[in-house]
Amino acid sequence: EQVEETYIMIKPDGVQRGLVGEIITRFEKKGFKLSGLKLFQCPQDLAEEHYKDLKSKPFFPKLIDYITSGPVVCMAWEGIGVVASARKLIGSTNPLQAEPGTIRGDLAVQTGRNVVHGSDSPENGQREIALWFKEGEVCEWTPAQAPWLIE
Ligand code: YYY
Ligand code: MG
Repeated sequence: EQVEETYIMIKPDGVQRGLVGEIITRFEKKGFKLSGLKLFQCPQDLAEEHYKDLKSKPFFPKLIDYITSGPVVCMAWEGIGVVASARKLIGSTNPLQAEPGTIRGDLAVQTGRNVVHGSDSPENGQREIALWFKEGEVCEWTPAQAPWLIE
Protein backbone atom coordinates (compact mmCIF):
# COMPACT_ATOMS: atom_id res chain seq x y z
CA GLU A 1 0.00 0.00 0.00
CA GLN A 2 1.00 3.55 -0.72
CA VAL A 3 1.58 6.69 1.28
CA GLU A 4 -1.42 8.95 0.69
CA GLU A 5 -2.91 12.17 2.02
CA THR A 6 -6.48 12.78 3.06
CA TYR A 7 -8.48 15.84 4.01
CA ILE A 8 -10.30 15.40 7.32
CA MET A 9 -12.57 18.12 8.64
CA ILE A 10 -14.37 18.39 11.97
CA LYS A 11 -17.69 19.99 11.03
CA PRO A 12 -19.28 22.85 13.04
CA ASP A 13 -21.30 20.45 15.24
CA GLY A 14 -18.12 18.61 16.25
CA VAL A 15 -16.50 21.92 17.24
CA GLN A 16 -19.62 23.19 19.09
CA ARG A 17 -20.00 19.88 20.94
CA GLY A 18 -16.41 19.90 22.19
CA LEU A 19 -15.34 16.83 20.21
CA VAL A 20 -12.20 18.28 18.59
CA GLY A 21 -9.71 16.55 20.89
CA GLU A 22 -11.56 13.23 20.83
CA ILE A 23 -11.64 13.16 17.01
CA ILE A 24 -8.01 14.20 16.52
CA THR A 25 -6.94 11.59 19.09
CA ARG A 26 -8.45 8.77 17.06
CA PHE A 27 -6.33 9.59 13.99
CA GLU A 28 -3.22 10.22 16.12
CA LYS A 29 -3.56 6.94 18.01
CA LYS A 30 -4.08 4.96 14.81
CA GLY A 31 -0.64 6.12 13.71
CA PHE A 32 -1.30 8.62 10.95
CA LYS A 33 0.76 11.78 10.59
CA LEU A 34 -0.84 15.20 10.98
CA SER A 35 0.52 17.52 8.29
CA GLY A 36 -1.97 20.42 8.40
CA LEU A 37 -4.31 21.80 11.09
CA LYS A 38 -6.39 24.96 11.54
CA LEU A 39 -9.64 26.32 12.95
CA PHE A 40 -11.44 28.10 10.13
CA GLN A 41 -14.74 29.83 9.34
CA CYS A 42 -15.64 28.47 5.92
CA PRO A 43 -17.05 30.95 3.39
CA GLN A 44 -20.05 29.96 1.24
CA ASP A 45 -18.13 29.71 -2.05
CA LEU A 46 -15.53 27.33 -0.58
CA ALA A 47 -18.24 25.09 0.89
CA GLU A 48 -19.95 24.97 -2.53
CA GLU A 49 -16.67 24.12 -4.29
CA HIS A 50 -15.83 21.41 -1.73
CA TYR A 51 -19.23 19.74 -2.18
CA LYS A 52 -19.64 20.58 -5.92
CA ASP A 53 -20.45 16.94 -6.83
CA LEU A 54 -23.57 17.19 -4.63
CA LYS A 55 -24.84 20.45 -6.15
CA SER A 56 -27.94 18.80 -7.70
CA LYS A 57 -28.99 17.03 -4.47
CA PRO A 58 -32.06 18.28 -2.59
CA PHE A 59 -30.06 18.55 0.65
CA PHE A 60 -27.32 20.73 -0.92
CA PRO A 61 -28.53 24.15 0.42
CA LYS A 62 -28.92 22.74 3.95
CA LEU A 63 -25.49 21.11 3.71
CA ILE A 64 -23.88 24.44 2.77
CA ASP A 65 -25.73 26.24 5.62
CA TYR A 66 -24.50 23.56 8.05
CA ILE A 67 -20.86 23.64 6.97
CA THR A 68 -20.72 27.45 7.09
CA SER A 69 -22.69 27.74 10.39
CA GLY A 70 -19.56 27.98 12.59
CA PRO A 71 -15.86 27.22 12.61
CA VAL A 72 -14.56 23.91 11.32
CA VAL A 73 -11.23 22.18 12.03
CA CYS A 74 -9.34 21.53 8.79
CA MET A 75 -6.77 18.75 8.82
CA ALA A 76 -4.43 17.02 6.41
CA TRP A 77 -3.37 13.52 7.46
CA GLU A 78 -0.74 11.37 5.77
CA GLY A 79 0.02 7.67 5.91
CA ILE A 80 -0.09 4.29 4.23
CA GLY A 81 -3.63 3.69 2.98
CA VAL A 82 -4.86 6.69 4.98
CA VAL A 83 -7.77 7.56 2.65
CA ALA A 84 -9.71 4.30 3.02
CA SER A 85 -8.58 3.77 6.61
CA ALA A 86 -9.82 7.23 7.68
CA ARG A 87 -13.19 6.48 6.05
CA LYS A 88 -13.37 3.32 8.17
CA LEU A 89 -12.48 5.22 11.34
CA ILE A 90 -15.19 7.78 10.45
CA GLY A 91 -17.94 5.23 9.64
CA SER A 92 -21.04 5.35 7.43
CA THR A 93 -22.56 8.65 6.29
CA ASN A 94 -25.69 7.95 8.35
CA PRO A 95 -24.49 7.80 11.98
CA LEU A 96 -27.33 5.45 12.97
CA GLN A 97 -25.91 2.93 10.48
CA ALA A 98 -22.28 3.58 11.42
CA GLU A 99 -20.65 0.78 13.41
CA PRO A 100 -19.93 1.31 17.10
CA GLY A 101 -16.26 2.12 17.44
CA THR A 102 -16.33 4.53 14.52
CA ILE A 103 -16.43 8.30 15.06
CA ARG A 104 -19.94 8.69 13.64
CA GLY A 105 -21.09 5.43 15.25
CA ASP A 106 -19.96 6.61 18.67
CA LEU A 107 -20.56 10.36 18.53
CA ALA A 108 -23.48 11.22 16.21
CA VAL A 109 -27.09 10.34 15.34
CA GLN A 110 -28.05 12.17 12.12
CA THR A 111 -26.66 12.38 8.57
CA GLY A 112 -27.10 16.16 8.64
CA ARG A 113 -24.98 16.37 11.82
CA ASN A 114 -22.38 13.69 11.23
CA VAL A 115 -19.47 15.61 12.83
CA VAL A 116 -16.67 14.83 10.41
CA HIS A 117 -15.65 14.73 6.75
CA GLY A 118 -13.08 12.47 5.08
CA SER A 119 -11.94 12.42 1.45
CA ASP A 120 -13.29 9.48 -0.59
CA SER A 121 -10.24 8.93 -2.86
CA PRO A 122 -6.54 9.86 -2.97
CA GLU A 123 -7.35 12.23 -5.87
CA ASN A 124 -10.01 14.01 -3.81
CA GLY A 125 -7.60 14.04 -0.86
CA GLN A 126 -5.15 16.07 -2.97
CA ARG A 127 -7.91 18.26 -4.39
CA GLU A 128 -9.43 19.04 -0.99
CA ILE A 129 -6.10 19.73 0.76
CA ALA A 130 -5.23 22.18 -2.04
CA LEU A 131 -8.69 23.76 -1.68
CA TRP A 132 -8.66 24.25 2.11
CA PHE A 133 -4.97 24.98 2.79
CA LYS A 134 -2.79 27.79 1.49
CA GLU A 135 0.81 27.36 0.35
CA GLY A 136 2.99 26.83 3.43
CA GLU A 137 0.17 25.66 5.73
CA VAL A 138 0.94 21.97 5.22
CA CYS A 139 4.16 20.81 6.93
CA GLU A 140 6.64 18.17 5.87
CA TRP A 141 8.09 16.48 8.95
CA THR A 142 9.05 13.09 10.35
CA PRO A 143 7.36 11.96 13.58
CA ALA A 144 9.72 10.51 16.20
CA GLN A 145 7.58 7.36 16.27
CA ALA A 146 7.88 6.68 12.51
CA PRO A 147 10.28 3.69 12.74
CA TRP A 148 8.00 2.10 15.38
CA LEU A 149 4.96 2.29 13.11
CA ILE A 150 6.31 1.36 9.72
CA GLU A 151 8.90 -1.38 9.03
O1 YYY B 1 -18.59 11.17 2.30
P1 YYY B 1 -19.71 11.29 3.30
O2 YYY B 1 -19.60 12.54 4.14
O3 YYY B 1 -19.89 10.07 4.15
O4 YYY B 1 -21.08 11.40 2.48
P2 YYY B 1 -21.40 12.09 1.06
O5 YYY B 1 -22.32 11.18 0.33
O6 YYY B 1 -20.14 12.52 0.37
O7 YYY B 1 -22.25 13.38 1.49
C1 YYY B 1 -21.59 14.51 2.00
C2 YYY B 1 -22.38 15.06 3.16
O8 YYY B 1 -23.67 15.48 2.71
C3 YYY B 1 -22.69 14.06 4.28
O9 YYY B 1 -21.59 13.89 5.16
C4 YYY B 1 -23.87 14.68 4.93
C5 YYY B 1 -24.62 15.33 3.76
N1 YYY B 1 -25.74 14.48 3.31
C6 YYY B 1 -27.02 14.79 3.73
O10 YYY B 1 -27.20 15.80 4.45
N2 YYY B 1 -28.08 14.01 3.33
C7 YYY B 1 -27.87 12.93 2.56
N3 YYY B 1 -28.91 12.18 2.21
C8 YYY B 1 -26.58 12.59 2.14
C9 YYY B 1 -25.52 13.38 2.53
MG1 MG C 1 -18.13 12.34 0.61
